[in-house]
Amino acid sequence: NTNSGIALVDLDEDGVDRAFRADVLKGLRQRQKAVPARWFYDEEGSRLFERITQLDEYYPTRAETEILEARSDAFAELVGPGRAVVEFGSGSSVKTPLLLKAIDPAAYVPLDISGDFLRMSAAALAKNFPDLPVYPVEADFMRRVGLPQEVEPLKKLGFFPGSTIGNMVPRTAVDLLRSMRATLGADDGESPLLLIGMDMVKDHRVLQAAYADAEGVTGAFNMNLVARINRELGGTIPAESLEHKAIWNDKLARVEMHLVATRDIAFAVSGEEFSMRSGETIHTENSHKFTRRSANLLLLAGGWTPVKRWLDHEKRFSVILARA
Ligand code: AVI
Repeated sequence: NTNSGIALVDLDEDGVDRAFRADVLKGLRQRQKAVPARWFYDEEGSRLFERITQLDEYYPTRAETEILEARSDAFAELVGPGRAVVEFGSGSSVKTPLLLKAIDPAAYVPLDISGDFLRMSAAALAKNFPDLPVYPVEADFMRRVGLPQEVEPLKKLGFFPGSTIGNMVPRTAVDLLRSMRATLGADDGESPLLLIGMDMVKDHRVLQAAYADAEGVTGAFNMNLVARINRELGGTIPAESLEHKAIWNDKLARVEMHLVATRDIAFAVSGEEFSMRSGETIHTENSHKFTRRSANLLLLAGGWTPVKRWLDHEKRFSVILARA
């Protein structure tokens, strides 16, 4: 196993997450300041993201849920019963049960880097599926993960909903898709399947609104990163002089979230000093959007052959079944 006995969060003597500090300092030293989006998800960030998924403007969660509900017969037919469903990420209380109900699996293996989320969602699931063996694995799925012995003899279906793949630049996305192949046993002669959600390119105004909602929840989600840096890394970033901005980058087919300085500012993080000119930004997230061809190409580059694709009724979001 690549995942046994490894401490996933490495804290220093002051209880500071070393990886968080290293990522933030490295990102703030760059000419285009940037902080990786994975650091959004502390407790408050996860709560805010949950609220985002319920916003009128944020269509991806509703659209994907619609597909999972409407296409259960097709999944059942193409995937067949008796597989181990390996979910990359700890699972949503809505989407995961829809898939499990549709395909009659023999086991469910949620993988997540956060043991707390993992245990919470595994416990919730066990209630609704009392006869389904659940094997939670605390692991970083960006690398190959060793699966529990009990599921080794079973055929696997990887599940990666939410278009989380879109939060990675293509190079990282390809690495992840290849790690998934390895985790699911493709390199050992198995023929796993992957069911993956990928958000589509569409009218830029629709995209922009989804990431800059009227109520300001996405803005609060973005700003929470500043609060987290100030709290956990002894930062002095003047939050009142930063503004949330979401832009569509057409060349790279992605929505970008930034924090824009509304005046010249200077601040410190972990004792190191930084400054920003008015209008300068910290780039906090990419959310790549796909066309049919770009989605297929990404999957192929990651070692997966697309088998079938489904869209919601407004053709905003896609769920793709691929084989290794
Ligand atoms: C988790 N991820 C797929 C979301 C997205 O749409 O890229 C994160 C998010 N950021 C702002 N709103 C939602």
